[in-house]
Amino acid sequence: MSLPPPIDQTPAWRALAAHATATRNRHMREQFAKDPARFDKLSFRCGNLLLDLSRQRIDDETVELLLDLARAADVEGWRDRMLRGEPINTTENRAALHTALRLPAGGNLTVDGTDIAALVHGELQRMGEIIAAVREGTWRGITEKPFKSVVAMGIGGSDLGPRMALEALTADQLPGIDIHFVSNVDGTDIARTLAKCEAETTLFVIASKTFTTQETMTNAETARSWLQEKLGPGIIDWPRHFLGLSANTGVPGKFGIRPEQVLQFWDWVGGRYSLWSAIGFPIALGIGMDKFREMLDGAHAMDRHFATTPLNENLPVLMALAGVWNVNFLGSPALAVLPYDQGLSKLAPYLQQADMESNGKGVDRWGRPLGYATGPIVFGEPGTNGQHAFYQLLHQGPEVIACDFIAPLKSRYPIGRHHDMLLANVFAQAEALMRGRTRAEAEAELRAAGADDATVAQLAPHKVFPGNWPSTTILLPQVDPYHLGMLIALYEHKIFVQGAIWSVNSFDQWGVELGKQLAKPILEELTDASIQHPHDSATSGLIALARSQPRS
Ligand code: G6Q
Repeated sequence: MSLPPPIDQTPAWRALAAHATATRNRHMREQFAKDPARFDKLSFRCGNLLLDLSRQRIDDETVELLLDLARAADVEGWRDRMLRGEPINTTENRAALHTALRLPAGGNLTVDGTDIAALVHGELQRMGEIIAAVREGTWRGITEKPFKSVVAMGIGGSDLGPRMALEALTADQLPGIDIHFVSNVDGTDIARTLAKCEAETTLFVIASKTFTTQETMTNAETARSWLQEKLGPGIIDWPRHFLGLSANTGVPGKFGIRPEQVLQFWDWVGGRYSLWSAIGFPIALGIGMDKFREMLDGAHAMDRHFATTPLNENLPVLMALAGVWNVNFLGSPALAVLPYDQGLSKLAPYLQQADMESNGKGVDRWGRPLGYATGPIVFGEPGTNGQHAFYQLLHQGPEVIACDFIAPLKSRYPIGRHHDMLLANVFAQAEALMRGRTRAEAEAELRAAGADDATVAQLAPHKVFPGNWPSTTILLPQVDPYHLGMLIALYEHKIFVQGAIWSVNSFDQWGVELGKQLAKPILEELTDASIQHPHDSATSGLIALARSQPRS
């Protein structure tokens, strides 16, 4: 089989590189002044979600050239292969079918003779039954008291999605059960959480695709010991306090979890794409099954849009292309995710994993080293908090940091003028990054404030903003389950399209393996002082230091 040329050696890539050079000195300020319809031309909709790309450093020609690049990378072909359930995760020989998790009931998807939609809806039905049993108190703890606390234990993809979504949807949460999350193997995490719970009324939800992850299994064992300690070491019915969420359904039984207390998902659901599956149990428990299904419906609406809309109006495609333009042609190393909604405070950590674990790769899907940058460094904080912290570097730092501003038009907690103030800030930030402030404007402002010539000369350089920094604005009607589903699916598909263009496998994560592997012998050495494995002098020195100190 002859391999396609690396994407940076295609005519489409070269045309973009030439275009970037030719337009280097163009300022968006002038482009807005020249074309009053710029916002209308470069903002796009899917239902009530608006994606404004008019503050990206692009014009009609850039968009055309980027669409050529998408065609050269066969984005539509890869999209269709993904949606059909082909094993596009080639290093693990798996499909990436998270879109199937949001198919409506009766949806049609058969892969290798299996009715995938029926599988998914069967498990959703079981999830609904378990949630009803917990909420209605027909499933109780050993002492017959109904559950009041649920502790969800998982890490990475088995933690970040439910944590993010539940935080986003506090306005939808049903009373009666407190939901906690424990992920870190640092005992602080579980100790602090258990201090808030009573053993008799606590249900532990062990979320792990493999059910072998060291951190999660260690936390689950500690939870089991805690129960036994609190409720009597002889209790044999402790499994009543455990629910498993796993794709490796044989293994929870080895831990002691009963088969009827395991919700299943499948190897074709990647960890960081799994909040729509059984891993979403804490979300569904928190907001109720109907609203969880609304979240799936919102994601499905974005899936339909992604699958059927021409590339030049396709939100995930256009958003991805703007990102590729920033990373590869404007040299932007980072993407700031800036939600103007306190509920979305966990969105940046969630997208950090979704984006950086998917596309932070060094070889293409055929194993060839990449000659170009891939995933940006993703970071962020809710506005306006970030404005009073790191935005300084966004406005006046030397590098192009692309920004995604995300804002709901309506607050779930409307109070006085709070929301108008929030919106005023997000709109102003995007305007400021685009416009900047020239030296002449800075001087004029200082003079108008009464500064003398010496002060003007001294301060003006510090008050100049280059502007022309790219940002995307995403507006939602409000952060409710449906629109949260749309938003997350938008990002998932954006990441997928970028991975397709960069020719990487966005669904494996070999980069997390080496550290895990090396931790095993070190743990042996920390546990048993007679063991000594060979290391570099730094690692050996640190191990020796730790061994010489009391650690408990
Ligand atoms: C996500 C990654 C990773 C994974 C965790 C937890 O895409 O694969 O973050 O989710 O390592 O794995 P388990 O669910 O198997 O415990």
